[in-house]
Amino acid sequence: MAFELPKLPYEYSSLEPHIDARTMEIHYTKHHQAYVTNLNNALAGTDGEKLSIEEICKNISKYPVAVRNNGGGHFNHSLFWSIMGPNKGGQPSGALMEAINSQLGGWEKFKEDFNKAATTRFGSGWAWLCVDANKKLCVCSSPNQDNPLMDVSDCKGTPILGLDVWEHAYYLHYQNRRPDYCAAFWNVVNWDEVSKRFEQAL
Ligand code: MN3
Repeated sequence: MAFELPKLPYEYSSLEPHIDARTMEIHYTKHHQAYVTNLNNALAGTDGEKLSIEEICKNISKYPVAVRNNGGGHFNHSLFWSIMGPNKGGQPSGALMEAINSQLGGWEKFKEDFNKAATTRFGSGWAWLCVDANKKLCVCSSPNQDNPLMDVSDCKGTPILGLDVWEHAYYLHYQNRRPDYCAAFWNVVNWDEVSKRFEQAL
C-alpha cells in the first residue's frame, strides 16, 4: 500500500502569528507531498511497500539514499504536524513534566537545550526530544531528513517532539532569523500529543 499525506488536523492559518499560513500551505502541500511521492516511487515493487514507515526507518541502512531522504521526510513531517496545534503552548503536565524535571534539569534547562540543538544544527535538519533505549528523555538534533529511529543516526531513540529547522520551514516569515522561529515554536506545541507519544514510548 502506498504511503499517503496524512490529513492536517487544523487550518493552514491556525498557527499564526507564530507560523504563517503561506509557509504551512507550501510546507504541507509541496514539501511533504514530494517526500511521499518520491518515497512511493523509490519503494515501488520492493518489499518495503509492505512495511510501516517506522520499520523502514529502523533499518534505513539497508535502503537506497532516496528512501532515507524521503522516508525520513515523510515520518518527520507527519510527527511535526501532529505535535503542533492552535491555542497550544504552555507546559506539559503529569509524567512527562516529571521526567523533564528529573532527567533534563527542569523546564527552563530543557527549553534552553532544545533551542540550542535547533539553532546550532548547521544547514538543514531537525531538533528532537526523544525517549532513549533506557526509557530516559534526551535532546538532540539530526541532519537533513534523518531521525532518531534510524539505525544510521548518531542520536537514537523514539522521537516524541521534533522541530523542522530547514529554511523552507521558516524563511518566508523569519528569513535568516532561525532563533526567532525556534522561540515562537513553543507557542504552538501540542503537549497533549507529546505526552501521548511519551507514554507510548515507555
Ligand atoms: Mn520541512
